Amino acid sequence: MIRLHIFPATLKGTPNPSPFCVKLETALRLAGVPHRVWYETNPANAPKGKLPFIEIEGERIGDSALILRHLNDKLGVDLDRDLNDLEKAQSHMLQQMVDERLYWVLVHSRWIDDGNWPVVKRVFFGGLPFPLSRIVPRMARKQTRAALRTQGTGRHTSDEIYALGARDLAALSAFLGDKPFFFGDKPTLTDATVFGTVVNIIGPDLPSPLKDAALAHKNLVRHTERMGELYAAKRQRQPIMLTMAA
Ligand SMILES: N[C@@H](CCC(=O)N[C@@H](CS)C(=O)NCC(=O)O)C(=O)O
Repeated sequence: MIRLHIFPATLKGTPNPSPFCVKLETALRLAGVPHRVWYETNPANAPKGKLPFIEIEGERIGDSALILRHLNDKLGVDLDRDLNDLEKAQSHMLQQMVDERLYWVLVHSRWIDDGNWPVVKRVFFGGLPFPLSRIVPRMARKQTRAALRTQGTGRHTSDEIYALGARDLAALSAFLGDKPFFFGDKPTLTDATVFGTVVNIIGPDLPSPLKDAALAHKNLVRHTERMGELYAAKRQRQPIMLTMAA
C-alpha cells in the first residue's frame, strides 16, 4: 500500500493548503490508486524537504511530478493516457505554468501580502507553544521571502506579481473554454494540477487581487467545483495522523 505524506488539512476552503498535495492526492483518487494518507507537519522529514512525498515498497519518493512519473513506470498510472502528442505537450506546458509560476503568486498572496499574513500565521503556526510561536513564523516568513526572491517572483512589486498571476488565470480560463475538463469530457493530470492551485486561491478566506482575478473566470470557478465533487466522490480510507519529532 502506498503511503501518501501530506500536510494536515488546516486551511478551511481547500482539501490541503499545499497545491502539490491536492494535485497528487486528486491524481491518485482519480486513477484509483490505493493509498493511505499520513499527515506530516514538518517538511524536513521529506526526502526532498518538501511535501508531498510517498513511500512505496520501502522507497521514499519526493516531488509530485516525479512521484507520478514513478507510478506511471511501476503501475502504469497515467491520467494523460488518452491525449494525443500535441495535447500531451499542451498538458505539460499548462502544468509547468501552474506549478512553476502561478504557485509563486499564491505564495506571495499568503506569506508576503500583509493583509493575509496574520491569518496564515495563525492557521499554520497557531498551535506552537511560546516562544516557538514567535520565532518559527518569523523564520518561515523570512525563508519564504528569500525563496521568492531567488525564484524571481519576489523581485517584482506586489501589483506586478498579481498582474502576472491574473494573466496565468486568464490563459487557463481561455484554454478551458466551455469544456468540463481541460481536454474534454475526462479529467487529466492538468485538471488535478489546476484544481490544486485554483482551489487554494479561491477556497480559503484569504482575499487578494489573485483571488478576485480567479473568481472573475466563471468557468474556472465551475471547474474547481466540479473537481471538488470528483475529489470528494473518490475519497479513500480515513487518513492516519502521524506523530513526529519536530
Ligand atoms: N515541486 C514540488 C513542490 C512541492 C512544494 O513546494 N511543497 C511545499 C508546500 S506547497 C513545501 O513543502 N514547502 C516546505 C518548504 O519549502 O520548507 C512538488 O511538485 O511536489
